[in-house]
Amino acid sequence: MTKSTFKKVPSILKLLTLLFLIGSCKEESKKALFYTTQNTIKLDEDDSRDSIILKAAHVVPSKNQMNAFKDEFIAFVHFGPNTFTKLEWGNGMEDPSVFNLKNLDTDQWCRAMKDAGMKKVIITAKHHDGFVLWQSRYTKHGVMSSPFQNGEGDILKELSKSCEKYGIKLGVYLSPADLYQIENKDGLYGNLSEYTVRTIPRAVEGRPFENKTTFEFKVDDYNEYFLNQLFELLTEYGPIDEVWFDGAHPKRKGGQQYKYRDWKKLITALAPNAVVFGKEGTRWCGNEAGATRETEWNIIPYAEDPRTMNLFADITGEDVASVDKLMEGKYLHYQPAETNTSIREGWFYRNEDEQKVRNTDDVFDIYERSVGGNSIFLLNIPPNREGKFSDKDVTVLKETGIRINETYGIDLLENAKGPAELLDTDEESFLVLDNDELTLEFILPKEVKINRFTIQEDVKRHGERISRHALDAWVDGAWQELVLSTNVGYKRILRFPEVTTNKLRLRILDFRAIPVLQNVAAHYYKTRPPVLEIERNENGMVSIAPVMADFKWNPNGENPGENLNKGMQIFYTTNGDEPNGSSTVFNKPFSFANGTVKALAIVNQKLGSVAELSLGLQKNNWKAVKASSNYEDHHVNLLFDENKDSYWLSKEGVDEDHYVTLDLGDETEISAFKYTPTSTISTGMIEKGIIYSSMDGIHWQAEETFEFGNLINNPTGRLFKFKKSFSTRYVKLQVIEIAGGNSSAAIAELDFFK
Ligand code: FUL
Repeated sequence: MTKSTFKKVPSILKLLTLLFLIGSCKEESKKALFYTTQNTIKLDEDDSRDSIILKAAHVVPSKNQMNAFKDEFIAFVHFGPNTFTKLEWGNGMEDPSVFNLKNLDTDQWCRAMKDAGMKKVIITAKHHDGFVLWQSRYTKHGVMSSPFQNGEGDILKELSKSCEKYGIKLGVYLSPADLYQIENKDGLYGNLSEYTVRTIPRAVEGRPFENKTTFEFKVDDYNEYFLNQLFELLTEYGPIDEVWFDGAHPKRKGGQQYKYRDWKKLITALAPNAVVFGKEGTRWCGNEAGATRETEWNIIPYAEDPRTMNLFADITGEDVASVDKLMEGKYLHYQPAETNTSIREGWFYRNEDEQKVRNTDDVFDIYERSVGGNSIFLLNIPPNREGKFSDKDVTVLKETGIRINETYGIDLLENAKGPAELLDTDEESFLVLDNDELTLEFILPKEVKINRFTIQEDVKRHGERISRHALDAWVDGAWQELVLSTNVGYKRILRFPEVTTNKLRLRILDFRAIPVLQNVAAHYYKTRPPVLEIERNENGMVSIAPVMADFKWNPNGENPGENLNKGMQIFYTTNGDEPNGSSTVFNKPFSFANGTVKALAIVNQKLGSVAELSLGLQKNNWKAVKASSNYEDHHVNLLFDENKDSYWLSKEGVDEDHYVTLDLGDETEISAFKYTPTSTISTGMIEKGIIYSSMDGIHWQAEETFEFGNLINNPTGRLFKFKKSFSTRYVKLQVIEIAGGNSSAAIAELDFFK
């Protein structure tokens, strides 16, 4: 290993410019050679794969990008007319009086952000509807025309004061798409005005600017409007640390172009510390669901020079920056990903009961995957119509902050022996590894329990280089591999089953150039065994997994319960016994019918609660013979597809005699049945009915009348045991009464038991 002899020297690599002719080097030696670091590096026609890799390893963040990275967890605030109209996208023609805000508590927002450990907030100063939340000189479509503080209120001013008070940085979202400017008759958007030289800011009588800087740009009306507004935002609300340009456009008009390079000149002059999202500063991660890539490199290939580009397309897809992708580019540019999602279903606040809020597991999981996956976590918390963050959201932010602190506030390597540059808290120290010594050991004074390990490369000076690494722990006199992972970059959080050890070993397995590390730390996350859910699929296979949060908006496909509790084991029984650590381990779906599955999770000897599910006969051979009627999307087959979210629904009005007839495939002995109502809608609950049996599907025998109560308030599965069991091949469920006097019947699932 090579120790960094110039601890505080900005970069030893910067001092060494191109030392060799790339094309003539051998693979191994090439990796150790140096190239000068830059934010954007041009690729040459004759660059080989190796020389591109080498260049990529020398692309580094700008000062503003680095600061944006260090903020790690930041807040988004979507607020405006949509908060009152309960829409996600306004149409621009809203009467400003809909913004009927009576109270505003931006201090409360900032306290909640602070509790969560967030360092910056970005507010929708203007969303797509064009309504402005500040006292702009250049439009009347905003707070100045609303009842809020009799038209004198300024949301941005309030927020900027609170930010100063609580030490939170401020960013502004200014939507380029502007429906008000598109739709109103004097609107400036796409009005085909001439491009002429205009002075920014345009003087407005009686409203002088304290900042006397002026700019001249050759622009049209809308770009002038946009620049004037940027000038207000960047000069009158304290330091602005991020400017967020959304790529989304509900509508366009008149071929309106955006003179981004002019916007950028203004931003650089007036807010030199602001990173620009959606352009060359930071980039959208590619989804709004909180999904993250397993491998997120921030060295992005561009076909054009991003330093002079005006138009930036969204970068989506799973692989955006592998070496193969880099080879397709003409420029390599450093551009951190921002993982943006909302704590609520939707970007704007709608209501308390129907709009779900992510739980702490979910938010903490996204935090670990995004911040610990070489990106920035931007979480939206939409204020409600009282001008506050709702209690539910505040609680989740607080609990997330507690978990972050509890886990990452303590470094278990604090007194360990190992390279001092990596164990200290000095952000200027780093360690250059050696080509033939790529293993680092950390010896702790005593044994500790750990399940998280963080690694940071010295991206600021040396870029992103590691492409594969592994972590081992010394357990029972031998090294045990805990986890194998890919790249690192700004930060990689490794999550693995809890281990007790006093020795850790980090192995760098592959890299784009000699790795230069900045920091490593070990942590312990207090596991909380998750609540389990048992399900059987349409092929009769039973699976058991942590319950997924009831958050239907933009699902990211991750199971936080599983992610957070690496090493968790699930045990189950099928004979009615209570499960414990000696029961069968669940490791793959199993076939099961006609009985009860009970399961529990155990993490680090901690037992979770028991989940249970009674499962009837297999439904693989069932067929729907007839239903009295059904809506198009609610076919009768859906009542035996083992999916509680889909359901049969008979037609209102058409159908007075609601029934379904099923063929069970074989003659079967039946002693009970279970009716699962739909919880997707609150109608269609079958309160009373009769079960008929038949051997031929023609001649029917009434078996018994059933009755279930309180279904509307409690739409859970109900078991009905017949007084006497019977043999049948066909069954008919005839509805007698539907709860709440509704005239459509619904069945999410029907089960029969032997
Ligand atoms: C999207 C917008 O259309 C949404 O309304 C929201 O602002 C989100 C952050 O970006 O593109």
